Amino acid sequence: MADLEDPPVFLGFDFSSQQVKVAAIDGRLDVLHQSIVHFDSELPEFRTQGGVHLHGDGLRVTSPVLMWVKALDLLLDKMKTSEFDFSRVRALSGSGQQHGSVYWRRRASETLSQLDPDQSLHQLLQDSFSVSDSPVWMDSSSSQQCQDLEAAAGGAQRLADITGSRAYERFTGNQIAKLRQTRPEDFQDTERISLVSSFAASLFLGDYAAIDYSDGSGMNLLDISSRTWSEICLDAVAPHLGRLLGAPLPSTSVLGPVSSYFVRRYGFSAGCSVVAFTGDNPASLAGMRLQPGDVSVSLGTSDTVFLWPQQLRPALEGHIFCNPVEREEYMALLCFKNGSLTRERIRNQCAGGSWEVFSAALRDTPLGNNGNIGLYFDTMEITPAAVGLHRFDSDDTEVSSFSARVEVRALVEGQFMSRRVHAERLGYSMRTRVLATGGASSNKEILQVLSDVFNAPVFTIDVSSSACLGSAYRAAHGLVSESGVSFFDVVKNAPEPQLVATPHPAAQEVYPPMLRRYTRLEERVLQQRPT
Ligand code: ADP
Ligand code: XUL
Repeated sequence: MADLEDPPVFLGFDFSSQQVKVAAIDGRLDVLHQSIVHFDSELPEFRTQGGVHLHGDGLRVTSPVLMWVKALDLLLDKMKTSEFDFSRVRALSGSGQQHGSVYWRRRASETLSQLDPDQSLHQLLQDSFSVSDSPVWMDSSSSQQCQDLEAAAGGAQRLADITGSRAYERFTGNQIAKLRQTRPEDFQDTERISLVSSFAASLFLGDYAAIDYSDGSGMNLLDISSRTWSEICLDAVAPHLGRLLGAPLPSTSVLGPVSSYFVRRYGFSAGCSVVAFTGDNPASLAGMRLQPGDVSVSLGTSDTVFLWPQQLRPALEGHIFCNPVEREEYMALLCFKNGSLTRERIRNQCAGGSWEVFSAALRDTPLGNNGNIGLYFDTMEITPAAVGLHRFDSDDTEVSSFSARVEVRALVEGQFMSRRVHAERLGYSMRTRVLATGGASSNKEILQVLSDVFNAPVFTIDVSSSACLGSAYRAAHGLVSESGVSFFDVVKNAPEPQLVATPHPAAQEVYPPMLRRYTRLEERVLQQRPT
């Protein structure tokens, strides 16, 4: 048991696409513990690939909600086995892959409030979900509902002005509209809809947790200026939707104490607070301690680019979310679906499945790839909305293949040129530094290409997941935010990001013309019919 003199500990969880992770930090923000449960390999009974099920047409993508529940059981059991002292945890928070939705069956709140500590969450919550396969961010099957929502709001730009984004298939409002139309009985049987983040918070709270403003901004339902649900959007999606969602809250809110289930089963202190969970990208922003002017590139299952914009300027490309750490501020985000999974495919095809060989190909090929450019959209991309594989030689002639090494560089350069071109459209212009995070940020050669293409130094933080770390920081901040302490005061002693790559001197000559060509070639691909 901890006594009052023991230094406090804060936990951050991340329910991401392929795994659930946790990081524990102490009051000095040093990382004390990290654990992970990987869905495909550690929970094979759910038969996921990359954490998801792909359905027939390739557009519908779901994850089993009970897999997330079971992964949490396993994660906490691993912590217990490693003798982690739960009684020292003063507050916990977390994040979830954005946009995914969880449908709680009628009377699930009763079950949640009376969890028997002798049983696992997975046993106890078997019958608590009206929809067993949650639609996730990779789903792009709600095009019709997107059109309907934009029409109801008065057009795509008008919807972006209200919610920060035009309608996107993966955004939760459109997924809810589709579910209501295609599975009316399951919808009727639902008493509450959570995001993955607020679902995870609900498990810890033993009650339905509020959706926070920041993750709530990824639904096409929140008015990001007033930070309330937009009645126009709610009405367009489903009657009485406000009741099913509950009122949204600031991302810094303390939701309440951890439920007695965790006190009795794992030895948490009854005074441990649950701070609102948020999306994985907002949590990463906190973990990277992003400042106005910085750009962060996250290389996870999806690649994302985020910025701290100086002005609120929602556009037809990219997203504006409420900022998770500063109540009055915003964050801008771009999401690219063909990130790590495409890099893995090319690694398997061109580098015998080895990151070492993949990295060697990057080292052994010149900046600019002798003019060869590739656009690799294995699945329908979000930014831009294009699909298929497109390779161009130095004369902009489309070719059917590249040698293995050229393919590897074309993929990584093409991905980063795309990240830069689209970030610039969203207002990115500073050349100060790029903060890199996500699984592939452990790869120095990939980060060297990032640095060259952005012509800026690249920094990273030494932790397995910035979303976890950001969640732990947010837990610590949540406890004091009501007394006016800023997030940056709480994290001021956190370790500084480490410099990992500086741009090659030739980069500033090589890439400006390549970026102009990339922009033209992307236009050309967009005008072609899908392959
Ligand atoms: P999530 O989006 O689920 O949080 P992560 O940020 O942990 O995922 O990223 C997982 C991805 O990291 C894997 O799909 C893998 O392709 C990539 N990855 C891991 N190690 C390397 C490496 N050495 N080089 C390139 N990519 C890597
Ligand atoms: C962001 C997005 C993904 C998910 C999964 O809009 O769809 O980044 O958050 O990481």
